Amino acid sequence: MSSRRWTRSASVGRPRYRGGTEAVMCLMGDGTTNIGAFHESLNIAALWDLPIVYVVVNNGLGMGTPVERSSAEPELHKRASSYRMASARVDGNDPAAVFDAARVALDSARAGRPYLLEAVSARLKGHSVVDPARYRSREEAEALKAADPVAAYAVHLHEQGLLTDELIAQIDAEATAIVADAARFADASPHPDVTTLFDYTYATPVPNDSRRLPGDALFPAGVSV
Ligand SMILES: Cc1ncc(C[n+]2csc(CCOP(=O)(O)OP(=O)(O)O)c2C)c(N)n1
Ligand SMILES: [Mg+2]
Repeated sequence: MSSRRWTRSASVGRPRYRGGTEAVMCLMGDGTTNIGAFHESLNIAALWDLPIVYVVVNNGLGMGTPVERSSAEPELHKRASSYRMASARVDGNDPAAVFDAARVALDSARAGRPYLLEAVSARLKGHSVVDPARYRSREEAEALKAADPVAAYAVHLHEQGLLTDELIAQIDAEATAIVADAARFADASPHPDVTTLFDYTYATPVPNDSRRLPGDALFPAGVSV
C-alpha cells in the first residue's frame, strides 16, 4: 500500500471556491436532521471548508413527533462532531444570545470552518393549518404563548428603558403593514406558470437538472432503454 496519505491541513481555514467573506446561513427545522441529505451536506461542507452556518431550529417537534422519539441523540448540535465541525446550542428564545451565537458561527464560517448552531425554541402553533396541535394541553399552549420571545423581548427592552410603549406600538404597526402588503401583493399576483416550478433551484444553470413533473415520461420520446 502506498504510504502517501491525503491531508486536509493545507486547506483548513481557507474557504474554497470564491475565497471571499460571504457566508451562507442555512436554516432548517429539527425534523430535517435525520435524513441523509443533512448528513451528506455536513460531511462535504466540512471536507471542503465551505462557509456555511447550519442553523437548526429545534422546537421540540417534527410535525407532531417529539425530538426524543425521532432522534437517538436529541441534542442535535452534537451531530456536527461526526464531521469534526464546531457547533453550539443556544436558547432560541433569547434574541441577544442568538445574536452573539450567530456572530461566533458566522466568524467561523467566514474563516472556512462550517458551523452548526442549534437554537432551542418552541412552536407556538401546530405545524401547519391542518395541525390543530391536539398533542398539547390548553395550559401548555398558554404557557408557550406567555414565553413568546418577540413579546417577552419587548417587555425586557421596556424594562431596560430602551423601548417606550409608543415605539413598541410603532414597530408593531410597521411590521403588520409589511406583512399585510406582502399578502395583498400575493393575492393580486397571477398564479405562476407551472414551467417555472424549478426556477431558482440552483443559483446558476446546471446541465441536465431535472424539470420532470409528476406524470411526465421518465425518458423523452424516442429514447429506448
Ligand atoms: C424531504 C422530505 N421528507 C419528508 C417530508 C415530510 N415532512 C413534512 S414536515 C415534516 C417534519 C418537519 O419537522 P420540523 O422541520 O421540525 O418542522 P416543524 O414541525 O417544527 O414545523 C416532514 C417529515 C418532507 N416535506 N420533505
Ligand atoms: Mg420542529
